[in-house]
Parts: sequence; structure tokens; C-alpha cells
Amino acid sequence: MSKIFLGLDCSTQSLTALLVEKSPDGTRILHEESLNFERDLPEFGTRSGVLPGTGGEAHTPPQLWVKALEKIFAALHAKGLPLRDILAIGTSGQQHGSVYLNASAESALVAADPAKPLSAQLEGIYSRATSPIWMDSTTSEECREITEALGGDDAVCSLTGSRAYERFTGPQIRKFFKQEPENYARTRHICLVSSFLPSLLAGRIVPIDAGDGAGMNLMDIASIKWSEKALEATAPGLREKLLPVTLSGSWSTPIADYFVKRFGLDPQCRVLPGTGDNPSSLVGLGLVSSGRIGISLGTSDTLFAFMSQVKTDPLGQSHVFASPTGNYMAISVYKNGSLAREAVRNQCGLDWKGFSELLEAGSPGNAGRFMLPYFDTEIIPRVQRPRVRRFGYAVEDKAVEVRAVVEAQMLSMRLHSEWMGEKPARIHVTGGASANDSILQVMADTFGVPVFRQETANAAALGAALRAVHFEAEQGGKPVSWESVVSPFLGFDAATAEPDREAHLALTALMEKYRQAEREFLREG
Ligand code: ADP
Ligand code: XUL
Repeated sequence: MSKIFLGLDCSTQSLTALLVEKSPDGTRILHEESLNFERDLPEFGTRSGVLPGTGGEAHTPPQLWVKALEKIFAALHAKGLPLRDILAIGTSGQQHGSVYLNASAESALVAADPAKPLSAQLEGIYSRATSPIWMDSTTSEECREITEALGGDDAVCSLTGSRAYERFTGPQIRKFFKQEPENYARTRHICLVSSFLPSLLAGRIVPIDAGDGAGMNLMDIASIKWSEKALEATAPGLREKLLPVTLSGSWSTPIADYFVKRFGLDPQCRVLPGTGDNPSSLVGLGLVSSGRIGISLGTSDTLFAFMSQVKTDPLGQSHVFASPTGNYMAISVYKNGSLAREAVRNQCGLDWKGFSELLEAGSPGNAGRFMLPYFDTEIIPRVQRPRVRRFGYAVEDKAVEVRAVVEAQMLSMRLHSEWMGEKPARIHVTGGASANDSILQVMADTFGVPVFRQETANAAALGAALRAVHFEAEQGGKPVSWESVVSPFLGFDAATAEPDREAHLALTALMEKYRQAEREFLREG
């Protein structure tokens, strides 16, 4: 008898549903369905899921997510997928984004009539028509105010896991309180995007999961509870507007009658609290024990690391979130990822095949030649004026240039993850550029560990479904290892790239030159 689980991921641009089937033959992905906000819900007028805004404002109407949820269930239902057999639903969402609900919200959710569209019945539940999302950068003043009230950057970072950032929910809430005090006062509940989705599914307001709670500058990262100090520094009366933080897997509630009657779900189906897309991807990428890091080579390069204990970045450049396994994770975002590799590829007049050939033709460590690759401004380390600096060669030397950009990216990731104190034993890669084996070889050589390519593009949705699998397995009363839940998706039979010892030594030597050059560059300002 097979069991079915649903994972839903509400990202910036799309909503993805992923069904996992667990049977005596193993666990597999049964179906993936995606809906694109701009293309499939044009009536909201978003561009790539975001309303046109000025001066760094990035908002999305929350009704778009309600309609998307209905639409994706309708699509799954129409395809005859076994919705009745879903035992549990895990959700994840773009981090930091917030939804503001008035006092009528909960009763409207409970009373929703399955004969009518859900979105039409929820139009009156908001105390703020649009939701600020993670791309919003309009709260520098509020970040400064919160930082000052809490005693400086280092104090905020060690209390909440990150310095105050414009996109984090606390500064966004403070701005709303300052600019619209009356609407703030009529706000009964503040949800995250990641807790709004399960609230719709459950027909009640669902608590905030610790993984995304850590993206608010409001949660004490060590105790996994709201920090009274941070709440006070943000806005008055905030405590009453937030449900308690919960640990992933320790809470669930039955699916709302609406989804039972309208789409045929089983009334016994459980809804879990939703987490952020990054903590969810941690599970989807199989990063459930020490020594595993994940690297996504997308538009930006992002490094995820499982951490058994809480530890914060002394330079405040990386974020620390709670992980669904009850541990922690660090996440570091490098802006000069694929776009920097593309800049070099284009400047050398190459396609990816030509780029890879030149990369392979060079020798690891580039005979001591290297670059500082700030084609754009950079987050880690903080560089505000784009500049590329080359050491020991000229830009015309294409082969050296191609190797220099990839080695610089890998060296920078290795260097700036030293503070995590967890030496990786293996790296799991995903994202568009992970298709390139030559780049993965440089990664394996730099870190000195094997690199495994993940086949799933939807790591966050898979992670959400696997959290549901883990939750259901533990209902038997015995603890179930996360390893057993993620292992069917890891493809550990063969590494995509194995490190070469000589190459690793050469790159380790180059890292010290790189460290020194970066330090001097940053000192120049
Ligand atoms: P996003 O962050 O938008 O999800 P993707 O993960 O889809 O991005 O990655 C897109 C990037 O992948 C492109 O910008 C491109 O530079 C890069 N890419 C695609 N194929 C290759 C390749 N063979 N070698 C290197 N980079 C590649
Ligand atoms: C993480 C962040 C983004 C969003 C994207 O801090 O802002 O990764 O979660 O969905």
C-alpha cells in the first residue's frame, strides 16, 4: 500500500506542488506541477511575481497566493492525481515576506464555503493590501533604529542569527507601524508567506516555523523563541500579533474542510507549519548531518551548510537559520555567480563548451595567478563599487582569465565559510551552472572533497514533501532518522567530481595569496 505526501513551495515567481509516493518499492517523486504568477495569474499585474514599485519597494498582493493555491489544487484534481491519499502536507515559501490580517481573518478561513472560490471569500481579511517581500530594500532607516536599540550590529547578529537587513520581516513591520499606524493597530495577525500558505490549507492561523522565524530579526536564535527585546525594538504590541515559534515537525493540524469538500482530500490529512525556502531546500538537498554543504550555482551562487550547533558569523555576512532537523543552517549569498562567469565567457567570445575546454586546459592554482571577481557589487565580502582586479596576468590571456574567475569564486566560498567550523566531507550541488562538470572539478579540488550533483530542480518543494514524510513516519512513536528519509534522492552511487590531491594542495596555497589580496583590497575601501 503506498502513501502519498505533498510538498508546496511558494517562491517569488511561482508555486510548485510536488507529490512524493512512498511504497514498499521505495520513495519517489510521483508528480511535479508549477504555476507561474506572471503568466498564469496576469490579472494581478505582477512582473515575475512582484508589483512594479519605485525606490526599492517590492510588494506582492497576498490574494495572488490564495488564487495560485486554488488553481494548483484544481490542476492536480483535474489530472486525477490521488489527492485523497495525501497523508500530510509540508509547505515552504520565499523567506521574510509578510502578510497582515485583520480580526475577521480567522473566522473567514473557518467559514469558507467549498462551493465558492476561496480568494473571493478572503478579500476582506487584510489590514494591508500588499505584502512586502524579500526583494524590498526600503527599510534602511528601520534597520538602523532596531540596531541602535539592540546595541549594535554584533548584538543583533548574535541575538537573532543575522544583522538587521532591509528585507528581514522585523524592519518591514517597523516601517508599516511608522507609516500606517492605524492599519498596524487593526492588524490582528502577522503571518509570513511561509505561514500564510499552511494557514489557508488549515483554515486557521498556523504558527511560524523556526526556520523562517529566524529570518525576521525577531527570534532568539539560541532559544528558538521570540526575543522580547527585539519585539520591543520593532513595534508596540507586536507580541500579540505573532503566534509562537514552533519547531518543524512538532506541530500539525488537520486540513480545512474547504479542501476536503472541494478537492477530495482526506479529512485526516495533516498540515505542517511552513518553513522558508532555504531551510526547506536544506532537506531537499540532503543536508541533514554534519559535514555536508550544498552549493547552488544559479544567478547568484549560494552556499548552504548544515550546522549541528548554533554559531553566528563574526562578520555578520552570512545568515543563520533554524533547520527542519532541529539543528541549524548557515547560508551565504555571493552575487558574482553565474553573471560573473557569463561576463568572462562573453568577453572571451566563448560558448560554455569553449569555456570548459579552456578551464580544463589550465593547471589548478593557475601558476599563482588569480583575480578578485567583483564584476558587480558583492555581498560576501561587502564590496559596494564593482571592480575586477587581476594578479600576475592580463585580461587578454583568455585561458588564465577563465580559470581565474572560477577559482576565485570557489576560493572565496571556502574562505568565507571557515567561520562555520564544520569541515565539509561532501558537497551537493544544484542550479543552472552545476550542469558544467569542469566547474564542479574546480569546486572538488578547491574544497578537497567529492561533489555530487542533485537532479531535482525543485529542492524546496522536495524538502517540503520530505518533511511531511518524516513527520508521518514519526507518528509511530519512534524517532526516524532524516538520513533514511532523504537518502532515496541523493544519488550517492558516484560522485560527479572527485578531488585531485595535487590540485587541492595548489589551490590551498593559492587561497593564502587570495586571502591577503582580498584583505588589502577591502582596506582600500
Ligand atoms: P536561477 O538562479 O535564476 O534559478 P539557474 O539555476 O537556472 O538560475 O541558473 C542559470 C544560470 O546557469 C545561467 O545564468 C547560466 O549562466 C548558467 N549555466 C547554464 N548552463 C551552464 C553551463 N553549461 N556552464 C556554466 N553555466 C551554465
Ligand atoms: C534569503 C532570501 C531569499 C529568499 C528567496 O535570505 O532572501 O533566498 O528566500 O526566495
